[in-house]
Amino acid sequence: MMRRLGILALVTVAAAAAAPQALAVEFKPAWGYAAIDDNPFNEPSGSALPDGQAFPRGRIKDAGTPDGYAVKLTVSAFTAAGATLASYSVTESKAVYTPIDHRFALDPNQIAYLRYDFCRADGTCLPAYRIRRPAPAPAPSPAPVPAPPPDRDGDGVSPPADCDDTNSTVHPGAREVPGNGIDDDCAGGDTPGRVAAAVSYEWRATRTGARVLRMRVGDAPPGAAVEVRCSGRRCPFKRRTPALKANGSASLTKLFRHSLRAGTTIEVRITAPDSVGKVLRFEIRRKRVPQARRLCLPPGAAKPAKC
Ligand SMILES: [Ca+2]
Ligand SMILES: [Ca+2]
Ligand SMILES: [Ca+2]
Repeated sequence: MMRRLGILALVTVAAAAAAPQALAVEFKPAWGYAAIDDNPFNEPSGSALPDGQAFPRGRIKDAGTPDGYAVKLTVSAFTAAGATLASYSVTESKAVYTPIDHRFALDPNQIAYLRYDFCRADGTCLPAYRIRRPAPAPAPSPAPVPAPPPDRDGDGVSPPADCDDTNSTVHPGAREVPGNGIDDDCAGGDTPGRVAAAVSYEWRATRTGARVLRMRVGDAPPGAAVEVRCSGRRCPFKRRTPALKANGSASLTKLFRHSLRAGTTIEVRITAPDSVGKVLRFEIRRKRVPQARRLCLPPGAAKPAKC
């Protein structure tokens, strides 16, 4: 007999362990048990339900006494003014958990709160329990608009558009002065300046072409270089790089000891770092004094182009 009782106790413990987990709100009168989710205005996932909907969840069972109290949970939905919108009940009388899984969908009404009435068959009830719909979360306040940065030099443009806010002559739209080392118009850098050098020359036309009487570079900037190129038949040279004197001058006359034939092209290139080179091109023709054609050689370019 003792052994049988022991087995019975073990079975009871196992059944208790298998019982569903307790919910947030529990009612434990002597005659029954009810547990309800305290968040009936949310989906189980947590997202809020619309104003006209509610989803009360939970379970009930009676106490399983020999007399057998039947129990009943009634859930009612109310407006804010206290008017009943809808109601439903779950009953249980076999001491077995019975779920509450009824949704209220009462749009366009607004469910302000739910009332839970847990009673037994003879009409004995616990005090009614209410759950109100949570107030909607306040809308997030808009992010503060950051104040515009000050325009310290007063040229009407603030950084970062103004690439130099300490110099009112520098701003987008300002005139870009090439070669002054300043990004005057904030376009991303200083425009290379043109090499300012003078080339003086004197030609004489001959029967077969032309002859240089005098050719000279003057006022070349520090760091400049001179290159003279010849192309065509009977060129006396292909390239020459006469040295500039400290004052930026160089005589080119000695490069041309003889007359140049028609069809020959002479180019005088004066270049300097980060500057647009100055190029003079002479096309030799019969019996004509060659005319200089002015071209430009941007930094890094191999061939002169129109300025
Ligand atoms: Ca400014
Ligand atoms: Ca500025
Ligand atoms: Ca500039």
